[in-house]
Amino acid sequence: MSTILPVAERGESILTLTAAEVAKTELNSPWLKELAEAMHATMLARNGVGIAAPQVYVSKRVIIVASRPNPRYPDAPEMDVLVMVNLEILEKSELTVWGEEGCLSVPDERGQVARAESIKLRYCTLEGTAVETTLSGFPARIVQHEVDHLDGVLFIDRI
Ligand code: K1U
Ligand code: ZN
Repeated sequence: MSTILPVAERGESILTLTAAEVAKTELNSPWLKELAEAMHATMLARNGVGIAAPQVYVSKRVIIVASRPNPRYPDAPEMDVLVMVNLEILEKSELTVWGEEGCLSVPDERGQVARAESIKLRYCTLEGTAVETTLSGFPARIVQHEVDHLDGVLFIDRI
């Protein structure tokens, strides 16, 4: 059984920091795999579609993205869970779209946020393999929301 971690809430300083890169020596390590498992379990326990390490008090550049159809985004793709380490957004579409967001760190608040409709990104897997891909729609929105967490920004700062 995986550990479910406490989630930091708005007002806590961990959510305002710029998270550090994961070191090369930490890739493919038991520590990083345990962190990702615990983040995944915590996200599922909170019914989320994404989570960033700073939300569980670890200021490192690790996120999980797990798009699935939901009442606000019924057409969202059901994706395999993606764990992204040291991700970089390489390009953002000029086209932005408004959409509703929530946040595990801002309970009971929702708001409309404008985000790039599609993004090109590069990240490392837990094992350290570099991946370049393009995402659009709801998965692209989740990634942008999670990257904001790595840079100390909450969706309510964008409203
Ligand atoms: O990072 C987080 O706080 C998780 C957050 C991810 C997210 C949701 C919606 C848009 C962008 C990023 C959540 O999972 S909030 C809960 C949720 O499942 C949800 C909320 C609003 C719309 C759709 C889903
Ligand atoms: Zn959030």
